[in-house]
Amino acid sequence: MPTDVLPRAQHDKLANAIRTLAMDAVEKAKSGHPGMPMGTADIATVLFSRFMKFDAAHPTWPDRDRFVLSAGHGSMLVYALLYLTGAPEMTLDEIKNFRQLGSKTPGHPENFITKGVETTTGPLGQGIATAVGMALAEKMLAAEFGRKAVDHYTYVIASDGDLMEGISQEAIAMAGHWKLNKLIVLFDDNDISIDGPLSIADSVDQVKRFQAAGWRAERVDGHDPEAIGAAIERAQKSGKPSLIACKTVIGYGAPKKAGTSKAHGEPLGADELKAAKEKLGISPEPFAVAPDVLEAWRKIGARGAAARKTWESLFGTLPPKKQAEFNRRLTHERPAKLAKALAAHKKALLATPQHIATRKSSELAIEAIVPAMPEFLAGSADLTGSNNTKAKSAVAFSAKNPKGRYIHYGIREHGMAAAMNGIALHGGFAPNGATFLVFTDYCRPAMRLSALMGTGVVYVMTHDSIGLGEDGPTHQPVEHVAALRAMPNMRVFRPCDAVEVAECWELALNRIDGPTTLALTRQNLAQLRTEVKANRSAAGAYELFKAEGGKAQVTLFATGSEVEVAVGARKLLAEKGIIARVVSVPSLDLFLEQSAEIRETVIGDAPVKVAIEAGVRMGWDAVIGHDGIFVGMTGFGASAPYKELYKHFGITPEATAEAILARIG
Ligand SMILES: Cc1ncc(C[n+]2csc(CCOP(=O)(O)OP(=O)(O)O)c2C)c(N)n1
Repeated sequence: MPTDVLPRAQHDKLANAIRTLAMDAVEKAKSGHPGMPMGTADIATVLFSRFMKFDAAHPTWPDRDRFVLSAGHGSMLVYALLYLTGAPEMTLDEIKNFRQLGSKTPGHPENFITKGVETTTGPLGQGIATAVGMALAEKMLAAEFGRKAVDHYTYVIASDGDLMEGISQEAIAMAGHWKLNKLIVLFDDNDISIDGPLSIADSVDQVKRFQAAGWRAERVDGHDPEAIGAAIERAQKSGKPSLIACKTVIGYGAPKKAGTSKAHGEPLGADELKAAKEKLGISPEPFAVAPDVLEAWRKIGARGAAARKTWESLFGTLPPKKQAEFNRRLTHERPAKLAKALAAHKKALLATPQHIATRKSSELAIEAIVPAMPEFLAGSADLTGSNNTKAKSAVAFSAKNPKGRYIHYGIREHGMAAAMNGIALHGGFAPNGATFLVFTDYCRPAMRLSALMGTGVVYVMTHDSIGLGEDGPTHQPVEHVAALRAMPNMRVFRPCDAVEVAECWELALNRIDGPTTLALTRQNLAQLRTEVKANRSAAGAYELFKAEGGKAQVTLFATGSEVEVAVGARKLLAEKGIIARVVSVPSLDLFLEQSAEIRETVIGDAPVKVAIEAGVRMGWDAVIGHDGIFVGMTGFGASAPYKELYKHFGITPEATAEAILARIG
């Protein structure tokens, strides 16, 4: 519940403490962005002193309000708030170490470095889009566990840059459609970006834009605490998400630079800093926060302890089983039933082998997973029927049905990916979302943040090569698997049959500290695996067919749909008296992470090494060497039935065998 309005003089003192820390830290670091925190200090002071439900000493308490600084360049705002409110790890020394190696105060807020930072921001637009996922998770979790367990707001401070980025449109459209009424965005409406006044590049009426997307939106003076507070109160009561466009002055208080792009991204400089402090009536001493001001801020930081305790006792009235389930879900612990369900599914596959596309095998795996894993939250960016991500029992989420566990993200791949980050960060759900593999390009900035932050998001990417056929080169990924493998901490799986698909899903769902991409086919594939004793995909690669009748002269490495090609080539070679083994490589990146011993055993010492993948060669030399034979793509695909394309591009058992025979001579 909102607390009383602070007397204006007191408010100013608290806000100026933020300004002083921001100015001084940027000055000392000789880099950073002072203007944004100086301009939004009044908004942040109202939000934190009157509205935010948080307990500085317990930054991960489940029912805290979430605060997302979407304009991540203004990171000193968060660090100042954490220090002032008494977050245990945010000492004044950390503030003084702003942007230095090993500090808790990196250039942009990193949730994996600084406790109390909810999500990594910096790439503009990501924060607001991630916050949509957090607010979505709040709504869904509240619908499932009740308001005694989940009842909090998600607050965002977003800048002009955030709202100009395309992803913000996808995000606000979803939030409006889903009526995420506990999402409140405070827009730092300062009309300034790096190149100068906004008028040189933008003339959007943001209030009208948000209203058109189903939001409640209004304008206030961003330096009037009472007006800001009244607007937040109205927003809290709204049945829609809210935008509060707060008209502010960037670099507020700096006599010459305020209101100009000069305040955006560089230290104020000694003279301007001194003059700003004089103007604001604050001590010239660097990093000085008067004891009474610090005490007032610390009280704000401690006040939420009461709300936390109230929550704890309310939560304690829930049945113990429900409490345990809630805690399990929030800590991303997987249910014991999951492993059993997948083991049974794999056994069933052996009993009834499937000659189907891996996207369809994935659907079968999902059917097995869903009853065992209530937090499994699938979705698609308008390709449900093609991605095969919807279990028969899954009901669509909507504003009216927040218990639905399937998300129709609309044709918003980027917004989907960012929302999944927010869902994962919020906790309570294991999100997976789908589109065509080629459109990972549309998701990539958010996928990169999944990888950087280590969110356990699963990207279900179907139509994974020229094997999709007639849709042609715009839809045929060629470089995407390699590009995703290049992303640190992104796990990429390209399974070859229904058994590998089940194994890869299992590995993906148990990977709670990083994202996974599943690359799946449109075309049918034979089931090659004949045993399911161990999860063989877990090492990234394994020998699927061994050398028969002597020592291997050739090793054929392949992924996904091309494992069949390798198996066909092995047969043709055998007819010519050449002994070949086949190694299936469901994950090249995971394989390359294995010990040298494992890698050497799997790679083997056959003199001819061949990799077959309907994509570019990049990455494969680590396995086959520079002199290895690569059977794949060297340019874009084409539009034709897929079997013709495979022939046209020479990705067939015959072409592979021919290349090998030419090499062996
Ligand atoms: C996706 C992305 N593009 C570009 C940048 C570089 N950048 C940082 S801040 C900024 C714009 C600053 O304008 P605004 O968002 O209004 O922030 P303010 O100047 O008010 O602090 C840009 C282009 C970025 N961080 N992210």
